[in-house]
Amino acid sequence: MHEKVITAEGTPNIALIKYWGKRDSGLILPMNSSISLTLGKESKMIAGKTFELRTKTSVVFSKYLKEDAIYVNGKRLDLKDTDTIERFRAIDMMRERAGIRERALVVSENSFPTASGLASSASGMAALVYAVAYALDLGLTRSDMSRYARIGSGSACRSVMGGIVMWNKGTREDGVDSVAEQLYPETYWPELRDVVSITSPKAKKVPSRAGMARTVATSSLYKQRVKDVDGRIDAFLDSLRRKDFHEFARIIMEDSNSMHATMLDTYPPIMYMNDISREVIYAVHELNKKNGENVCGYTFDAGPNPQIITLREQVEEVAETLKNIRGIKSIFYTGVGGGPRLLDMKDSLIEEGSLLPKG
Ligand code: 2P0
Repeated sequence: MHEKVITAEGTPNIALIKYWGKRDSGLILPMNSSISLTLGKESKMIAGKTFELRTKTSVVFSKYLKEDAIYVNGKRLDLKDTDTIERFRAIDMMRERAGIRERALVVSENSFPTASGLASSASGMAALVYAVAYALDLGLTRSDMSRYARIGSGSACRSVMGGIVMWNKGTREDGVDSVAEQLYPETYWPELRDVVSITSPKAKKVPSRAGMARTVATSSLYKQRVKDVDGRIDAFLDSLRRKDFHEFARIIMEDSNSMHATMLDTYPPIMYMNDISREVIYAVHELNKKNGENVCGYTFDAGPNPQIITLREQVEEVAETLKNIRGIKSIFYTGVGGGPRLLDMKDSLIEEGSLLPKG
């Protein structure tokens, strides 16, 4: 009955008010609420070609499958690995909700390289949860989906919706109220752009999950950050309501700086930025000063690659500034995305009638 193959795609998101630290690591419940921009699929290299920024995932549940099989970028994952088991718990939870025992075949591909500096975990988990929800006919709301995506990776819960999304930290111990909510659809501020610079394709030394746990355990500055975030969110929501880009940019820069300060205050310290990241920070402040107002704002995730949020008419000026910084390997930009969506049968990554990945 559940033998239909469903294919969905999702895109990454960039946190503007950051999530860093859990109050419950089993249920993935955050210490503070966070806000992000779901990124658009259509991306463009500066002075180069366009490309797609998305994860595509096909899913089928079948009584003919003996065990679950998950393929990511052509490689079959080891489902005995504890980290992988934890990341894909959402499939079991959704299967339980559907009241079935059929095993799943999941085939997933990222259209963007890992070295793009953008995490594929959010787009991957969002596409997966979306596809599974439809494959099992669960009739889930986006809010329900965000709860399942959260179990795979905290930041992923924000990618199940488009536009500007808030992950409410929630207060309940069972995490039921720790869900994402769309603040504004992708049509609200369509001029927003995210200009991403690649400064280093190297994998980070400290994974986010381990890094944030160490920050919560050792940084005293972190306690202050958690206290500050609520007020910052209020000011940020106000800047969004008024589409006041100057304030909007100031707040995202402050929040990124605050998160990276707590990383440095962690013991042993965590340092994701490199010299080029710092050059970009100086250059952005210089550019804003020259313009007499904030025309762009940087934000850094758990890595050295700057993402500069700006408006369409400023992309060129931002790119010109970045081109003068030595060591930046490539620059591309994208806009605001609409969140996950279903794709046609012809886009399926599963061979029709075979229960095997295509190709
Ligand atoms: C964010 N990051 O809000 C922040 C900003 C990195 C810096 O969420 O342990 O992969 O799976 O919940 O979501 C990265 O951490 O961690 C992250 P888990 P996740 O986007």
